Amino acid sequence: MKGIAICTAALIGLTTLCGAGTAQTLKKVKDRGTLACGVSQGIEGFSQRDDAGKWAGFDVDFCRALAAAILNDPGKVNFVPLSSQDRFNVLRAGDIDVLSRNSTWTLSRESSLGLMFAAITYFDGQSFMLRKSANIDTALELGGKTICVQTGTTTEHNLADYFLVNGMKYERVAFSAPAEMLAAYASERCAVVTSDSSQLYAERAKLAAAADHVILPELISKEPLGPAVRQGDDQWLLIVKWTHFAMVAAEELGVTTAKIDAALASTKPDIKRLLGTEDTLGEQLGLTRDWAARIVRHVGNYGEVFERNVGSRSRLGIPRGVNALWTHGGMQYAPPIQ
Ligand SMILES: N[C@@H](CCC(=O)N[C@@H](CS)C(=O)NCC(=O)O)C(=O)O
Repeated sequence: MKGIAICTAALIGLTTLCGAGTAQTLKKVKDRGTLACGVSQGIEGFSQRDDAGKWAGFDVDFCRALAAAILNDPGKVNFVPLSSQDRFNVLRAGDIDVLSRNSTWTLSRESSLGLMFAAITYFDGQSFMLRKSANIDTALELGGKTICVQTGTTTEHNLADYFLVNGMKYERVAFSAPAEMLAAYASERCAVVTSDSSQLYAERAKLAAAADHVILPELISKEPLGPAVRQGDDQWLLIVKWTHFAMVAAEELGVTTAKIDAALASTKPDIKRLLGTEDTLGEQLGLTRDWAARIVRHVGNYGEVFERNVGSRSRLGIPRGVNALWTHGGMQYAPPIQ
């Protein structure tokens, strides 16, 4: 009934968006003054606490970008570390506003879990890591190996499918925490560890002799990673979705943190629309005109966030690859901000 009331309000000219449910996540976040953001328990480059307890990483920066857009303060985030198994239940229960945690967009996570993925912030794929001394350079030679994997993930299913399809056997050792999984690999309880390729880079960096371990080049699955929200709050979904697109658009337009003040004086129509010096696009989302300027000022554009956390300016050194802008041969592409 309340869902119908929201639609009616839209019909009689109010700006309320028509959503199937009643949740008003934006209002809750504004009233609370902080964003509750689900992140992983600790993956270097994606979401990790430093020695002072401060969260940093690619997924963390997405939460900060949302807080910058909504609250004009990237620090107003309550980070909630979640295991692979718990993440979706915690989101469904309403204990977090958004899940920004290397989660793969799949059909069943939307259909049966009642969630919506807002965007693909990182195009990934599943791979394998093992010791160089094993002299294996293709996944097709992994038959008979013991393989460590994390439970509650797409990784488990892809692993089973890959070995079935290729007529190979393997022994599975499953964990619910990444630290335990890595410790098992380090102590040679398993010869191979499998995960999203990005996470293997992060795990390898933690090993004592990182150079002794190789990540096989094959990607055995598609892992489109991105932020997820509950169904039934279209306004919130749009805010999360367009926060990502604003960051990509800023990179497309050459708008960076360092150049944000110059960009605010730009006469270029695309830049004026993005930064709100012309048009009221931010207000249409329930935010302020300068929502995207706040994101870039406080957090950066997509390329800045990528390079700083996981790319060339980070310890992981992951190449942009398919996560480059579409104008540079990649797949990151923002629909028009107009
Ligand atoms: N993208 C896959 C895998 C995600 C996943 O949870 N991977 C583990 C493997 S390293 C992980 O991130 N663990 C970190 C944690 O539990 O905090 C999915 O959505 O199911």
